[in-house]
Amino acid sequence: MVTVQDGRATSMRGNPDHPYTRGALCVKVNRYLEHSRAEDRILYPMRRVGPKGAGEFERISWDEALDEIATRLRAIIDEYGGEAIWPYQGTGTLGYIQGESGVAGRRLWHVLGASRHDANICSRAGSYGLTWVNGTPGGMDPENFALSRLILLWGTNTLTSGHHLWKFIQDARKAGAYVVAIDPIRTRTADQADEHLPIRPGTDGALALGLMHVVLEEGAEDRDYLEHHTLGWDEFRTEILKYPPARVAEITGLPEESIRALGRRLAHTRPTGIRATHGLQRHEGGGSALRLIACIPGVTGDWRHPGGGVAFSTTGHMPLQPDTRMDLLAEPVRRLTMTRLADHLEAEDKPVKCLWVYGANPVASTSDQNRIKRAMAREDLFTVVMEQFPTDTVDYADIVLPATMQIEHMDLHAGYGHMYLLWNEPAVAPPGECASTTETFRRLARRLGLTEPSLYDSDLELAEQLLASDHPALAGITLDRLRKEGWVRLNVPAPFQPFADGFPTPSGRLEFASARAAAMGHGRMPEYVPSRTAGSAPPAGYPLALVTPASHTFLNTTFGNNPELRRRAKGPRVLLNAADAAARGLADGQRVRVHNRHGEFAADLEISDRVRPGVAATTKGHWAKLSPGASSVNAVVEERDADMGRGPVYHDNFVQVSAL
Ligand SMILES: Nc1nc2c(c(=O)[nH]1)N[C@H]1C(S)=C(S)[C@@H](COP(=O)(O)OP(=O)(O)OC[C@H]3O[C@@H](n4cnc5c(=O)[nH]c(N)nc54)[C@H](O)[C@@H]3O)O[C@H]1N2
Ligand SMILES: Nc1nc2c(c(=O)[nH]1)N[C@H]1C(S)=C(S)[C@@H](COP(=O)(O)OP(=O)(O)OC[C@H]3O[C@@H](n4cnc5c(=O)[nH]c(N)nc54)[C@H](O)[C@@H]3O)O[C@H]1N2
Ligand SMILES: [Mo]
Repeated sequence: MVTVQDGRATSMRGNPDHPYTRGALCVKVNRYLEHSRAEDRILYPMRRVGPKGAGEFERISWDEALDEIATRLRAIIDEYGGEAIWPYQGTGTLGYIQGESGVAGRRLWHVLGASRHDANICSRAGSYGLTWVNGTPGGMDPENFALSRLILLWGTNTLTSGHHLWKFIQDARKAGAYVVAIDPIRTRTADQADEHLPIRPGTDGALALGLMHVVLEEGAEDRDYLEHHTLGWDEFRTEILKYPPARVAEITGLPEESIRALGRRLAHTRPTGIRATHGLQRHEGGGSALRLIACIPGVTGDWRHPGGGVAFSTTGHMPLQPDTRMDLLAEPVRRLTMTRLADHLEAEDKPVKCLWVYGANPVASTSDQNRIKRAMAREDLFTVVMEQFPTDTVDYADIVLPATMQIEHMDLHAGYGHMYLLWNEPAVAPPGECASTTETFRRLARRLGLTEPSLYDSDLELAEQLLASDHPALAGITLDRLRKEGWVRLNVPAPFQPFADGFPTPSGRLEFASARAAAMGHGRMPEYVPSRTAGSAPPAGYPLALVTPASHTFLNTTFGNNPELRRRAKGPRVLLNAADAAARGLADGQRVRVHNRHGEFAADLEISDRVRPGVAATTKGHWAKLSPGASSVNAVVEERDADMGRGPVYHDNFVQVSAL
């Protein structure tokens, strides 16, 4: 909620009536107004005047920018075809109208025949893993955690990356729930849990099997549920029996007794709610790990009970169908993979000639930073970046277009951690010459002389189209109501039990055995697939497993330039266990190099018992150009695929840490 005086936003706060957030904002969004007025905000279109990467620009008018873009795009399409254009859209603020989830730009790209963009940078491997079992990545309504009596926070740092959930966990605790954090780092969430299991990164699939093994030893499997609601149990049971706790202790580095104790709790506590989010799927075996975790409630029968099951994301329950308008595409085009930016830019066959970046900061956010920088410096690549701030990626742009922020544009949001639709009404006019994503694409369509009428739909028309569905979860939810009330819960029962009437799988059951997974080239049965750092010998000289999760002070790389948040982040840091630091002769507070054969970044060493021996931990979010050595964490993250959906492997890389 934004208060406006004389056309200027004077304060912003959360809405205390909202059932999920209850008005609480995070450290970052608390500074959103200040950020929207920051001195380095991009307010005008700009053209590059220096070498690529230098960030030297001159101000130009929108007319000049659009003319230059239209001329370059037409020439590229004439010579190489539309597929030479890559619309590289990032997560930005995720809205359905202006952002990644939605419509902005897609129609225009289809009309131009541009390559399609596979936005798999965040949650794809895990989404696939869950889908083979449940038929959807959607799971528990996170509000139901208030009803859980055992809560596993598995590869998720709730108090940093999604703190609104915490209130529901606290409610459960008041009623006696026991909370376990499973994370190689003793995070602030682990500090608050009743128990922390410092698992070796990338071994979660084995832990899931070991816990189910104990459930079987205890004779606590829900036989009625297994018989009537699952598929492939006999075969899956054989797989579980291969993972007794002693073997799992060896793989995961956890004490056998801890695995047994948690297995017994799981066997005898109904409902058990598992919050497993993105951390553990940013690994080579990440899809398989989520798939195995999704099997647990099939064995315990937890989906019967509100407060039982697995919660990864609620996106799968959101009935808004981003209108992809495939009919506007004259002929099929290739799909380019977001996690393979360097590879695709280096390819000589069917080269990318125009990279159009919006809502994304790939130079800082995407794997293999040094190769991306080299590839983006290519003189024959025409790069347009729509941005709010002069990011690492903007430095490589030929043309920069100034973008609005949330308080200045209209959007429709659906959560991935709750069950509400939200309306974002602009509170103030855009500053300078900033334009929203949709408005920018309308202007470009006009400049290109395109006649397809739907390219010119207004934001309100787009919102109407997104809501025009006879999906029962949208019953009674109109645009008028959303605009009036601000947020509306999906039309689903409370408490919501997604699989009460069966699973959206081919068999209608929870599928341990999945023919669809097999058809996609995965195992028909789930199995433990170790991450690279857990499953293979380290390359000579790079023995440490690096995990790089969310920072408390930045949102991906957004806010990475905010002075106060940077001060609080205290610069890039890397955590090492005392034994690993001593073996390298390193002292606490010392500036070190974190490096491998792909690159390096500088960080201040924190010697800490928060990480187990063999593991180094840092966070994402720092901008490369604002960091020592103008390099950041993704310089050491390899462009390599997770086991499913070509997801990224941000937490699965070998490095060395050395004195600088
Ligand atoms: N403050 C803040 N909040 C954010 C974001 C942010 O950048 N900053 N980003 C947002 C976005 S886009 C996303 S996708 C989410 C991501 O938020 P999360 O889903 O929480 O994912 P991560 O932060 O990547 O990792 C979570 C935890 O998983 C642990 N982990 C890493 N590898 C393993 C493993 O192999 N096994 C286990 N058990 N744990 C492991 C990490 O140590 C970390 O503590 O957060 C969102 N919220
Ligand atoms: N090492 C490491 N790297 C990671 C991760 C990790 O765990 N470890 N996590 C990954 C994850 S989960 C994600 S989701 C990605 C995120 O990666 P990206 O999708 O690249 O997200 P950001 O880095 O936040 O960059 C978003 C940019 O969009 C701009 N922006 C915001 N709103 C708008 C808008 O409305 N219009 C326009 N034009 N621009 C806007 C912001 O200013 C910001 O610069 O990063 C990934 N990178
Ligand atoms: Mo993400």
